[in-house]
Amino acid sequence: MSRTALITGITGQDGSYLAELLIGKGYLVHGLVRRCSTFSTSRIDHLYRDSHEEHGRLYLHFGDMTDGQALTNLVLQIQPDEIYNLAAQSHVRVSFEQPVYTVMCDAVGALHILEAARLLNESKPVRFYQASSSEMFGDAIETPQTESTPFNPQSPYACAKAYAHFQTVNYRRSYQLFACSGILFNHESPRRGETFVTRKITRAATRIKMGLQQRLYLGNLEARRDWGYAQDYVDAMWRMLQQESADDYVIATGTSYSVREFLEIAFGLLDLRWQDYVEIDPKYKRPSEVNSLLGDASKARQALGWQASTGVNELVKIMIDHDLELAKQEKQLESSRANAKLPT
Ligand code: NAP
Ligand code: G4F
Repeated sequence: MSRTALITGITGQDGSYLAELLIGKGYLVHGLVRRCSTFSTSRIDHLYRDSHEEHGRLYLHFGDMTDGQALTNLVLQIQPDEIYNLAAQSHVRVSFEQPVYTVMCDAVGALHILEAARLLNESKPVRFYQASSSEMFGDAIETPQTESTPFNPQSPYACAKAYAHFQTVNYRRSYQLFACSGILFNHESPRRGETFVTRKITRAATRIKMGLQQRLYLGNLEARRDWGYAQDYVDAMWRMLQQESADDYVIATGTSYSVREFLEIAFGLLDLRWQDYVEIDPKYKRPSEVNSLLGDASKARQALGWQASTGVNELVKIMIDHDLELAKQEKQLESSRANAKLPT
């Protein structure tokens, strides 16, 4: 019989890749979607269309992490075998502008879904995954960071994620809930939101190449991140829930690059000099910066048989190839519009 999974945050980067992975493994996948005035399902429309017509494997439900009662009702109705809690206000700089909302969604929201899982677990075993973040290490106390590195969060987002992380551990210990926390370092893809630095760079570089944009405004170029490929990282989430016992794992590549180095690779692939186009705008700097993150995923390699398959050069190429295609389509549309203009 098919296993059933519930994914919160299914419309996001990771949610869409995870849904693909689970459907490929034969799961019935349920996803939580926020009601918006426009459709927000572009990352999963291909799955919904295909699965609805051919396999009936994907079901979407309206809901919000801030509405605990509705989440509990949904969990008890669906009776999932696995819950992946990926929903979050996931932008670190935005969390300084919306600290209370970020906490309501990322911290209290996680508690809502943990409570729902605890209730379900009283009558039917359920496994729970929490999307924890390397941001919790913040101004890191040691390098590289492992599962035992103390947290030193530097933003409302990181504080909210640390709360959710500790509650996940607490529910595992107090209620014997099979609850895992994946401490994931930055992971990117062509589906990455366009306001995160990697995608902002690959979108801008390809639009500049096609003559659609002149300049790129960025904040701190010296920050270093351990950037991996999102498709690899959702596989790690699934592996965590297939183990005999629940635990917490760092997921990372083990190499770090600066934003400046990322620029060099991305613009270099297009035979452009980034220095000719990039300007610093202080509005993209943060009140408190995380200068450097570097993960050690040895535990995941040993226990889960997981390791990153994609280095940063390959990752940037995947993103540039994808975004160049988008920029070409945009250019084509621009020319068609210009040709269709009425004479004035
Ligand atoms: P993302 O693309 O920003 O996706 C976030 C998802 O959460 C979207 O589906 C979003 O819905 C949903 N969401 C936001 N607020 C919500 C609310 N109040 N109620 C219900 N759903 C809500 O993030 P991602 O990169 O896929 O990351 C997935 C998770 O991993 C997040 O929890 C993030 O904090 C965490 N994480 C990410 C990374 C990374 O490098 N990507 C690293 C470590 C941890 P809409 O589509 O409607 O906005
Ligand atoms: O791409 P970012 O916004 O990612 P950040 O802050 O590391 O957070 C991401 O990774 C976390 C895992 O560690 C996740 F938990 C979180 O949800 C999110 O997915 O910024 C990366 C670095 C920062 O140091 C930032 O200051 O790039 C620097 N940066 C420089 N200019 C910029 C910009 N970041 C953004 N977003 N936009 C800029 O213009």
